[in-house]
Amino acid sequence: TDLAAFAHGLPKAELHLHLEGTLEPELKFALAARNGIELDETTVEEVRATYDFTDLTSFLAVYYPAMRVLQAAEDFHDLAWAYLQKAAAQGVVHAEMFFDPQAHTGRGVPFDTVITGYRRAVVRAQDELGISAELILCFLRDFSAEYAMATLMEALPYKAWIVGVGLDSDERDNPPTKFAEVFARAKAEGFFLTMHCDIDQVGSIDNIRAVIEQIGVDRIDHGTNIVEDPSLVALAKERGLGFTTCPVSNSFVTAQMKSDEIVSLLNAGLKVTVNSDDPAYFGGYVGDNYVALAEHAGLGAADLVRLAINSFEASWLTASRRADFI
Ligand code: ES4
Ligand code: ZN
Repeated sequence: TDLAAFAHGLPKAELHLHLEGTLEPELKFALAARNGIELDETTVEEVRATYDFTDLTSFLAVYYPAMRVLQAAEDFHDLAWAYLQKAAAQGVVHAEMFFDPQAHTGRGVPFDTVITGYRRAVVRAQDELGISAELILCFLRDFSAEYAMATLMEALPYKAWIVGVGLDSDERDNPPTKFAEVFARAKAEGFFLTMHCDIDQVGSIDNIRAVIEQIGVDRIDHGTNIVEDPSLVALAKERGLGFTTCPVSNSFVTAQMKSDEIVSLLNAGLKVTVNSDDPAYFGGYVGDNYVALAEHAGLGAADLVRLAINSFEASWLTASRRADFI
């Protein structure tokens, strides 16, 4: 449709994207072959058949084991480069991409290997596609705060390649305050801060309140349960906090797109953005997410333009670079 073409062509920033969530089955096979790793599945269809997610837990149970095909810096480069080319084809002119170093260091791949490979793709995207990209280091919240702090320390020599830090993986029993000290240190080091506040988690609204009032984040990933507390909505608006929503991902991990919540926050004037989360697993890159939300919620071109403007306003581009886009 015309609106779909418009959504894909609209220049936009993507702010909620897990690089490890961009591993398409075809690349998984190629990397497995290159690294001499045997996979249980032999066809793309067999791999896709394992993508039978009903919630976050069933997703993460497929997501982490797949990463073992990533071994050398070249593998991390190839993963990020494949994503950046697809993103550029869907109108992305700037990407701030999460990576999960602990998912690799925890199985013996050095931090330097991971970030060197990803960084090469970032530089290449600027050179060959003319788009900018940044890396956001995510801590895995189901591991200890001590391991997160050690990972932050390991990252400090690479500070120039990392724009901010985030928090992902299983939120249950792993509230934001568990990582208060790690995020305070990251802030003191000059990193921007964001945290996942997943949809309909137990104690969601309390976690959202904590990331705003105690952690002092610059953005919230997902976070749409904030609609439950109008005073927090007002505070988020006053602070200009960005919200990185992921409609297609929501449909998988909660069985609902949460479009009413997304649109209500957008119309309340919050810096709501639309993003793809784990596109290889959920089957939609960022333009596809704009289209899915537009179709589900009956949005028009003006709403999509608002979402795209928000994506630059909620980005961590410098003010002068941001002004190139809006
Ligand atoms: C994630 Cl959908 C989702 N939720 C939490 N952590 C994640 N890491 C990658 N995708
Ligand atoms: Zn996410």
